Amino acid sequence: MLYPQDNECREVKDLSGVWRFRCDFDGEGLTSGWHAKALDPTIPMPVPASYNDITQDAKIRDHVGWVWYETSFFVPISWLYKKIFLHFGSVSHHASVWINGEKAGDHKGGFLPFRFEVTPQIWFDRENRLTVAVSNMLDYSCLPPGEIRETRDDMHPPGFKAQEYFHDFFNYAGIHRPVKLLALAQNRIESISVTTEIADSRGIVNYDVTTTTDPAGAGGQFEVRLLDREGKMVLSGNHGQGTFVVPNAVFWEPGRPYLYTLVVRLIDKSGKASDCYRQRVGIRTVKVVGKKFFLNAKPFYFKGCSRHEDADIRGKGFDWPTSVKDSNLLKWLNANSFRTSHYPYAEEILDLADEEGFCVIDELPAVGLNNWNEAVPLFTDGKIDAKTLEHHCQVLAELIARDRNHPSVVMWSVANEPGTFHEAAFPYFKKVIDEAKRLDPTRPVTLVESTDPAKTKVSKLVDVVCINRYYAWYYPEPGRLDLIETQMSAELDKWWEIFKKPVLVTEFGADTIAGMHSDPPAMFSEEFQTEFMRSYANVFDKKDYLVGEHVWVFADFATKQGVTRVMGNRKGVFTRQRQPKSAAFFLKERWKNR
Ligand code: BDP
Repeated sequence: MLYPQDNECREVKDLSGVWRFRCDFDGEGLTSGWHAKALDPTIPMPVPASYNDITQDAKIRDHVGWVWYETSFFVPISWLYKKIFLHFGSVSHHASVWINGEKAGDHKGGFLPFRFEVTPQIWFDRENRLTVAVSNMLDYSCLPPGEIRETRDDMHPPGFKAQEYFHDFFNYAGIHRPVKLLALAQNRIESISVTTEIADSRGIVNYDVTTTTDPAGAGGQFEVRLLDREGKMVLSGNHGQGTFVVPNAVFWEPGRPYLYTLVVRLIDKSGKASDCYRQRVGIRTVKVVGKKFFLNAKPFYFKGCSRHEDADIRGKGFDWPTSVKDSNLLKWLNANSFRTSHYPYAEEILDLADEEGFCVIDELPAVGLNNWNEAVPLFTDGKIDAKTLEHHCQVLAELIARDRNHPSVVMWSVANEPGTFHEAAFPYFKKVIDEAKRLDPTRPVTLVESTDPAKTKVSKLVDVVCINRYYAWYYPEPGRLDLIETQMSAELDKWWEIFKKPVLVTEFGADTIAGMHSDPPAMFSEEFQTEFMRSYANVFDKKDYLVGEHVWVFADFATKQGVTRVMGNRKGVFTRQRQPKSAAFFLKERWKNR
């Protein structure tokens, strides 16, 4: 799906702002048809944002079920002959949408965009009313999966229900990314796909454009132009599919994120453009061979962080200040990459990565497909089964369709820490990984492991072995910094010996309360986090099959309450307010020369 672009042929109206909100505490909104008339009573609610932290009401923060949003907008009369679409950047996790009381559509999946054509429902002579019902409920057909558990005992009131989920971040919900109204031409560009290759100093740009109607059929034609960064035309063509060979191309890479622009126009028979789209292109290649990950045929070492979309007040809601600040902080750290743990991030964040030159491991929301009791099967009917797999493949297809043109995206991650020790995990992930390779043969595919290398049934399927490790934190002896090097070294070697694939450490980290100090270092102090990182780094530097290190985690983040969490997960090298802990200075120095 093409990102909503405002240009000479396309108009975009951003509906972000303060909407009206009503929490459906009694679960009556859908049956009573709350969409049929103006919501009442309501409270103000910002969009985009998670709704959980906006009020002082714990019942709203912890609500399990539906909440309702409403806003009003006018449509300019100049859009009368346009196709009008309503585009959502993301809504977590289920959305039902009505315009003026009429159904526009439903969507499942909390981290990817969707849009509905609303041309027939739109009014031009009065204000339009947009109603969105949003549910945060997770079950085994969802990603991430969850379970609504009813507790029947004399310690709970009758009918007591709670949302269980198996991932370590707060189940924020709401309209998380911008909502936009798009006015598009009847004959328009539907998708653009670009792949690139390198042949000596030449850059090869393959493009493939799909349209609602073939412009040639109506006596028109395509106009495709490749512009350099200064806007000068490099090459041009008149077909929807083709290849440009760019002599002396400037390749995209961290440190030099050079972007070309592919301008696609549909020219009608009178010579006028009926539609137009500008697609940025970074010419680069990625390949995994032997012990190395190659970017533009040069070994690439990932330095950076696994992250979350998470901040005070807005929760998982997108906002530009946080996004740009985070990008600046990664630069400040001398990082060259990050992982979108544990779900696809806002497209705006990937745009920034393209511009600022970060390599991205783009992850599906497949987290919590685990159960650390190996005796209890999880990949089994009624839990992670065929319906989960179907949704997994659907979300994968949506992700690849959304992100395939970002040069920053260098690898797909199809899951984080699933229970890969289960026999049934093999056929499940074989299907997902095969599908990823079928949909995008140009990028390596990984899955992040936390299983023992001798037990996983799945890592033989991936291109790069990614592992999360917590020696000296969770296991085997918390606090024993002195054992990290021995333990980590022994395990890394096992991964290499068994799979003979490059290894990337996608998580290693220690909870650290900013301002807590201890010398000699003790758990939770800033000194401990720094020495923890230093010990891991000492091992990393000795392993020639290691292709990178991503710390867990970029910044402290909110998660569900529990006795191992002090107001959230505190493994950030930055606080939730984006101030550096001591470890950040250590990493900055280390990554300057790594
Ligand atoms: C890892 C998970 C991550 C958690 C982290 C932790 O991948 O989501 O937040 O543990 O416990 O295993 O901090």
